[in-house]
Amino acid sequence: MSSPERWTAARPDSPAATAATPTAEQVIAGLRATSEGGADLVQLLTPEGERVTHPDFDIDIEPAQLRALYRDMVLVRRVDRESNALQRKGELALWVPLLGQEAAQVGAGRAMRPQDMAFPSYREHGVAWCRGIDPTDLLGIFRGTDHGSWDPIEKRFGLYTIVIGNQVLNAAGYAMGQRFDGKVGNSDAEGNPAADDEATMCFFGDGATSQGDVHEGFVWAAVYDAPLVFFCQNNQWAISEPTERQSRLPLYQRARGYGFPGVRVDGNDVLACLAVSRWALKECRRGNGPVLIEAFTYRMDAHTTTDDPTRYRLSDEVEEWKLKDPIERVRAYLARNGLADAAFFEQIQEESDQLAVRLREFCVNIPDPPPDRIFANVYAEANPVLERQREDMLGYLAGFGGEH
Ligand SMILES: Cc1ncc(C[n+]2csc(CCOP(=O)(O)OP(=O)(O)O)c2C)c(N)n1
Ligand SMILES: [Mg+2]
Repeated sequence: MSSPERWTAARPDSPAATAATPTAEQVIAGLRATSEGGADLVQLLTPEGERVTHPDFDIDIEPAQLRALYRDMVLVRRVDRESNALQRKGELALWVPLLGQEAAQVGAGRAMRPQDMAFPSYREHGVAWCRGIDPTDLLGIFRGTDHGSWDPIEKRFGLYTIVIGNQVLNAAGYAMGQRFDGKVGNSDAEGNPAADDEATMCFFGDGATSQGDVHEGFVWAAVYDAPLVFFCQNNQWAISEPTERQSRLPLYQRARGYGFPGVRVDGNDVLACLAVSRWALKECRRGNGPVLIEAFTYRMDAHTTTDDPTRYRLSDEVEEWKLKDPIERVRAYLARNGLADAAFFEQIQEESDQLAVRLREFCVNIPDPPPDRIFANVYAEANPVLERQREDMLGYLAGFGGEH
């Protein structure tokens, strides 16, 4: 099926597929009124922890899997809160919180297969967790001792990218390569992708969608049917800029203009994020080309530890989103349905405390890197110009008799 047909095939009854173009005033009014996410929002677990069904994106999930997702989210939140506190104590130069985005990241991260590739921005600590990156490996970047502590190829998880939207181009190129290398479209007669078929997932924010790089990535991926899931975490703010200053229409609807499907999912619902991400990755592995997922969410903490959100957002808004907490709804569902007992919750709490201790101890004991560390890993191969600069710098520092 060609890409434009596929857009409507995903949601034939989608109001967005048939509606007349609204006026700018209607769109802005709609955006402001969609704190619930709008009619197209895919949700499987309500904020109250009630399981609801969805005609296109429902999944079966074993209680053990749900408990594992809960554990992931609690531990990821603990890494985030602990690292934030370490920055406040002066042990990290900066921290980039994810508070409230655990479900979006764990749902997407757990949908990936080991051979899939992921390209993060700078906030994907939850996806890193799912890719098997030890949380201590996140700390060097924020303590200023390292540029990235993991091997992107081994972990199938790119290095953090601060330049907004840049990773979308990297991901588009990578996914095009997967397609050219024949890593997609090897499905059996029932349309199930081969066990070693691959896809790529790229993570970025709502603000990033205003960047030229993101537009270009959408175009390249679309025309080459690249196996790329664009995963946009829409926390409704790009630092102090609200989404209505970024777009005249809900972000997932932008996909239509590029000729691939766009789905808006409740980003605070780990089940829905898992289900929609699995579907999107399968589409990619089948060779059907890219998908845009807009995970509609809210970050309950600041943009970074250098930011003061009380200068631009209302505390009412934060209070409203606390009621939609991604972890609490899973806890309520598990407890209410007898799928987890008190001992389970205590055990996760205990594990979380141990992780916090390990993180703190690791952080304060990171050795200072040697001064010439800055020259390492700049190029894949030795570079004579850089080598001369390194020697000059070491020679200069030697003039201080080791006191630098
Ligand atoms: C090319 C570029 N322009 C500007 C910045 C400064 N900047 C850092 S984060 C940010 C906002 C990004 O917002 P969004 O994409 O919504 O991601 P969020 O931080 O909300 O997850 C900006 C403008 C940057 N890092 N790179
Ligand atoms: Mg944002």
